[in-house]
Amino acid sequence: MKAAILYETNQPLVIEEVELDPPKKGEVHVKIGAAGVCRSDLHFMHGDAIIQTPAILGHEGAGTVLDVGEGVTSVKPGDDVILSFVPNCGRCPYCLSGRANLCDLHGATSGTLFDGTNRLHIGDQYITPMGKVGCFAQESVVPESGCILLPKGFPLPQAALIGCSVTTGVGAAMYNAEIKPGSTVAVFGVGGVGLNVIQGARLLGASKIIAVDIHQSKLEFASKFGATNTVDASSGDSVAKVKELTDGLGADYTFEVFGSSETVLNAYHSVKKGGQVIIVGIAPITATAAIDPVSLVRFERTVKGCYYGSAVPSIDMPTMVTLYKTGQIDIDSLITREYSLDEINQAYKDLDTTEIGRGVITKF
Ligand code: COD
Ligand code: ZN
Repeated sequence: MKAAILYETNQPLVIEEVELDPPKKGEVHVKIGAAGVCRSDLHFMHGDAIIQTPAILGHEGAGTVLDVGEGVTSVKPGDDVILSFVPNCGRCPYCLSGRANLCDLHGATSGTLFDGTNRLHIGDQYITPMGKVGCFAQESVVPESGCILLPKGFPLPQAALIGCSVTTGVGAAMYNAEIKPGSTVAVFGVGGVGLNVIQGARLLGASKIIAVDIHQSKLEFASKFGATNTVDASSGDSVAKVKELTDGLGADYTFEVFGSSETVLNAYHSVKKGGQVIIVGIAPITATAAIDPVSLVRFERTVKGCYYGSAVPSIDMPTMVTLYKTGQIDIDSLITREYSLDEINQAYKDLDTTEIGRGVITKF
């Protein structure tokens, strides 16, 4: 089958034929139907995050089950599924305490499937599937817990977005921050994920939702998803502007949804006393952010990390499906560009320039 392979950082992905072995016990063979163009993949391409190469990136996907390995009971050939890039073991202390997004076995076996081996290779060169998913490919073999069953007829591009940006963003508002109705929110970085934080905040009844970004086009787009105010961070002091819009207090909740020291600090300094700072973006591996401990204590601020929307994929992704079907979240308007797998390098160039919304690969 055909896949886009990362051999070296800062080099284009290479489209190539790859051998895919059949699913083993507890695994599922999926034909990829849609794969989102997310910034997290770009972090690996740029070397800001580390993955063993060669690798197949792509972690925001959906597809159709072709075949199942021994013991698989939750899906069968022909079923459509969302792919979770944190399949979970169901047995570690995190899974057992309802924090499947932090599954220990998933972390311990990063770079391979749960049994420590890979199904992807070219000859005897094994290839790493990002997040046990690797959906920049025609097919993938994934753990059963990485497959979330979809209702019949659910559109796969929308399903793919539930696999990352929707759940990461809406989940950050809903499951991590648990935003209270009437509160004020500022979102730093309103790309694919940040727009979903905005949708989540709107759904939970936030009274003011301030979108902060360096691109005017992205700010305008954010208004369609519920942003009530916008702050252009490309000029002037975005912290001062957020404070101005919140009666000088700062917002009740601030979200960092880009991944840099600067945006982490801006989010921190824009939160009011007693407020919460939720960090969604993963900054480059060498980054640090100097938070002064005095303001942390005296202003009783809370700084929280949020991975994968703090969601339990098997429970919370079906919730996102329902929120979409009932018109409470808009995924259709998020999808602004469609690409074929062959156009993947262009897709990432577009993400890195000022294109709004989300690109999705729909032709493999
Ligand atoms: N101030 C404000 N906004 C900024 C600034 C700045 N200084 N610099 C850039 N931005 C804006 C960009 O203009 C852009 O609009 C936005 O930040 C980022 O959006 P995208 O569309 O490029 O990126 P996303 O939304 O696809 O991904 C953002 C993440 C933060 C989720 C991603 O990069 C990341 O760090 N992921 C790891 C965290 C995680 O949970 N990953 C799970 C898989 S995504
Ligand atoms: Zn993602």
